[in-house]
Amino acid sequence: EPARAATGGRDVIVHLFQWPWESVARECETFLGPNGYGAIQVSPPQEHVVLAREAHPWWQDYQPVSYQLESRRGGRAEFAAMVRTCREAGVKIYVDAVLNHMSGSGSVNSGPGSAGSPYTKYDYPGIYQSQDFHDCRRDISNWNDPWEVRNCELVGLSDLKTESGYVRDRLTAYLNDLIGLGVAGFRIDAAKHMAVADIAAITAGLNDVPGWGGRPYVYQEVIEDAAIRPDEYTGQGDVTDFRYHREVSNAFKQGNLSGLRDLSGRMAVGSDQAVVFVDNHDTQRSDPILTYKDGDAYRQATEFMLAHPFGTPKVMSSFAFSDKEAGPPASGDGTTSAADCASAAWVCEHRDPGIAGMVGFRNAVGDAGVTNWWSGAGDQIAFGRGSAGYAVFNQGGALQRTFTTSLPPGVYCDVVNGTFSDGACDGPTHTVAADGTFTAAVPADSSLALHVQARV
Ligand code: LM2
Ligand code: CA
Repeated sequence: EPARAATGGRDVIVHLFQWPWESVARECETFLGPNGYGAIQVSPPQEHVVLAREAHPWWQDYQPVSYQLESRRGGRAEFAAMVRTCREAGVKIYVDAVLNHMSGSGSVNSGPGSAGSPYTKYDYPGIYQSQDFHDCRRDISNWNDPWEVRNCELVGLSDLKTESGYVRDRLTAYLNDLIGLGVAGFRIDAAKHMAVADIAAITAGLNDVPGWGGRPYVYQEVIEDAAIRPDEYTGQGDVTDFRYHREVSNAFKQGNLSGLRDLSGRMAVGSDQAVVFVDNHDTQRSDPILTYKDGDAYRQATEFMLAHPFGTPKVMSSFAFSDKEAGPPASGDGTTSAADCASAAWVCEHRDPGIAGMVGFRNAVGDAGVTNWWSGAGDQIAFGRGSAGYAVFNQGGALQRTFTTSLPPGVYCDVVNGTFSDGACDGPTHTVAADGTFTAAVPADSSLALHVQARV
């Protein structure tokens, strides 16, 4: 039985894309823990190729050289310290696990990697040799053929023979090494490019997470297409739901919100198997619908994801880019600079007050379903989460209305436009009457949210 993400309490994942380990640790203590984030997806920690001639693009990190924990983000000691610090702050670490392949046939075909290891494509001394890779040895050309998708090469990346016992054991050992340091879950990169049985075998050998006791949480990157369906993979973990990304992002991009009440049945998998997101590091570069560059529409889509009960939400946190290949801010040797939310180079979507406030909302409403749905014009919606919360999304003109909720009477902090801390609200408050109603003015292109754990 695969571990599922916790529901009804601290299940929000933030993807701190390309953040170095010391910065992640600091963020756990100072922001993520106090604001109720449940877990961080960190970028791949294993040794990777170093592409100095391409100015260290972000994607070099998706070409493993060995499973030593020495990357541009820091070494093993910093990684282990980060996991400890974050666990103490109540925040789990989920590792982006690159299991399908090793390095590719791009500009650099030989080492050293980021830990100094020598390598050439199909030969990683002490780890893998030629016999550990699939024989296809060419790019996937027919994406309608599941065999090719799993046995040939994804953009020239040397494709591991994941059906081999030796390769499976090596991959399980890498993941168990991380679990031993306290890692609580994994994003399985390029899962579609591995047979379901291979991932099942690799993850079956995982240890329980020490101290926490449970199974590690596994979610798999499966980009749905004609040949391969995400629901094939749910036997061993959750999957990323790209339909959600498209539906919700397009709804907020187009100001067409009235269809968002019930998303089940339209997504690739059920709510309790889906990891959902507005954007990820790939879509924001290759196929952007909404990203941080889109301002209010993006912010509201992310707030909606946190307000609505479908799936396990993953918040993107980016570094600013115009060049799609560019890596994060780094020193000359490619070592990533400290992430600094005060600088324009690091966007820090997760610190946006409305987004962070909605993490608290999500934790407060738990498993309650959608109630008291209201839809005005197609660009204005509001709904409750049982008697625990109520949220309004306005992409139209200024909205003045008496809303009907199931909230107990009281004075509530608007957690999108104010921060609730130590019983005080530094933004607007709204008074819910004995009959559950409240009257509010919601400005154009803004949201409002109330929940029972933010009452003044
Ligand atoms: C993923 N999910 O399943 C990641 O989310 C995605 O970001 C990864 O691609 C991909 N799988 C493989 O792990 C990225 C990037 C590619 C890049 C690869 C490997 O989007 O562009 O490919 O990482 O670094 C690059 C070059 C490509 C070249 C390849 C091999 O862009 O032109 O192909 O390296 O050298 C010859
Ligand atoms: Ca493969």
